[in-house]
Amino acid sequence: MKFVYFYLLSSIVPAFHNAGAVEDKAEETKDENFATTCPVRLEATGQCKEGEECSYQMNLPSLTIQLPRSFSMIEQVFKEVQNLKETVNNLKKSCQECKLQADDNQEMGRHEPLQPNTKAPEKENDNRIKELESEVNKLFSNLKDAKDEINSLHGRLENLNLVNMNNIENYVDSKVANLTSVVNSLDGQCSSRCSNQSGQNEASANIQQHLIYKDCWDYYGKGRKSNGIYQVTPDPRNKSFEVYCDMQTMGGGWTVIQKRLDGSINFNRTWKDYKKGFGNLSREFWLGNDNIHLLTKSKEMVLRIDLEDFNGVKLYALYDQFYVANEYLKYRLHIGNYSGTAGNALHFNKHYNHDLKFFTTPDKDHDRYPSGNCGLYYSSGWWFDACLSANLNGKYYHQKYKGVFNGIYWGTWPGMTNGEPNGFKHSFKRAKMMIRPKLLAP
Ligand SMILES: [Ca+2]
Repeated sequence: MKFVYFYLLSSIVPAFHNAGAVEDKAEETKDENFATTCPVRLEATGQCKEGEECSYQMNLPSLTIQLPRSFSMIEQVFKEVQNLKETVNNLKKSCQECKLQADDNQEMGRHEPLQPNTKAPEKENDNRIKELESEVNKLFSNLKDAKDEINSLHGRLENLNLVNMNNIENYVDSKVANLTSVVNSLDGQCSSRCSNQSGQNEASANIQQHLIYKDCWDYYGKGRKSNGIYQVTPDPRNKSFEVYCDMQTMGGGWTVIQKRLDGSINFNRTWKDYKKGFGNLSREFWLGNDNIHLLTKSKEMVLRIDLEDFNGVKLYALYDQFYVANEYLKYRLHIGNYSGTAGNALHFNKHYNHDLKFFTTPDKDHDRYPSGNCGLYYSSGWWFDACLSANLNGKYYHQKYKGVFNGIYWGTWPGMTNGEPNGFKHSFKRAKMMIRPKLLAP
């Protein structure tokens, strides 16, 4: 009986066996007394071979067991244990949440700026510095790319500068010169063909050819060797006009296009006057830009300039080409190479060059001086640059003069540019411009 009792107890509450150990001792004495009055039988059931474990059955009488008081504690202990378990679980859970929250705070700290009173981890600072360094490197790279791009553009700009206005101007000039040559050539061919197609016979055509004097050189070729006024027809499709021929100077046959000798004619004139011409062919005159164009377009001409000052000094300049474009091209000047004694004032230097300049009069500004009209300032019509190193149409002064350089001017004349003592400026007694076919030039 004692065995069974303890067996049951130990099976039911093995974990709390020690907890009620003191009270168990006291209860054992009472159980021994109870066992004597309430026997328990244990006997085998069925057949059982020797050496084998046999089945037994135990018959218990109706029995009331008084459990020790300590058993009343078991439920409470269970509850306490359960409570403890819950508490432990809560603490464990709380600890995990705390850890997660700490991790979250750590994670967020990486992306938030440092607060003044927050002691940010050193690692965060390092990360931020690295990010800033990366940004700076990126900006530096962009800056370098932009610098390279600017250098590239600068190089292209320099190349573009090479294609400046001067180059364009020279290109157009060469094209215009070529076109002029072709047009003049065709013009000459058409003139002779038109004569043949007019129904006249060859003999009458020869007579007509014979009667046409294109310039003073034609007269000179026919034995007319006296200075004077002759009628010329440089272009059969245009009207004839009178010119003064110099049949003596340098072989003769010169068609004079301009002359100054006494100041009797005012050269401060309009565009229209310079176009048609003015003055007196026997004295002073301008032959007229239209006429000069006709004389120079059909043949290659050379230009001779004769100058004489009041000291009796006579010098000359010769240009191996001379052509004046039509009015549409503003009577643009084309001159060739210089030779002579007076100096190359028409092409003085890079900044003072009358070659390829348009004609300007006080009422029509085609010069290269942006702030005003050179023709108005120097009182004449001329192929002004900005403004002049030569001007043979300036005011005629009978003696040296002061003030603006608006007299007849030739910049390469001895002492011309610097002027004379006391601010006086050199003046010319005579000036003459005349032309003759180039192939016949000496
Ligand atoms: Ca101007």
